[in-house]
Amino acid sequence: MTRVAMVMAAALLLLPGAALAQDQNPQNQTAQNQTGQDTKLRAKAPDGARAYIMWPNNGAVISGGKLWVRMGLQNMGVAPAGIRKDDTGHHHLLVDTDLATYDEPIPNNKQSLHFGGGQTEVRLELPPGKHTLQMVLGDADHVPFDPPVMSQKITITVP
Ligand SMILES: [Cu+2]
Repeated sequence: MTRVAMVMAAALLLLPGAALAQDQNPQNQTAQNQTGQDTKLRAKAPDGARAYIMWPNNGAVISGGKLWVRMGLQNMGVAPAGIRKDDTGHHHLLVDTDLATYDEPIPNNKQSLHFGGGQTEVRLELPPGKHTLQMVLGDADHVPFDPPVMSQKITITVP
């Protein structure tokens, strides 16, 4: 990745996603609240929508544990978080974890990464051991689609 691209990605990360969300179609506002309850119906994924990890390959051995993960998407588009446009979403990467539910926003923590700026690649540093990676596309509110647009879960090893 070039330095320019990295700077752009960093700038996108600073987008006020929450503020954007509030300016868009109010009918899409969810009933999310502080208790985590969410009554939103999940957005429909178009036919043929597919998320896939372009790199690394399943079973890859990553010396040193530093890698770029490259995320691919077919038959849908990538849009920053908070942007409401049909058949678009943003990537999430689950590292050594699974989603507990598809009916709520994807958690935001060290194992559940959001790419709300529309990024399609990420640099990871993983400790020695076996690790799983799985991508999940989320809508403007970080909720998975129906059916979920998610990659195969791959396993990689850091010696
Ligand atoms: Cu998200």
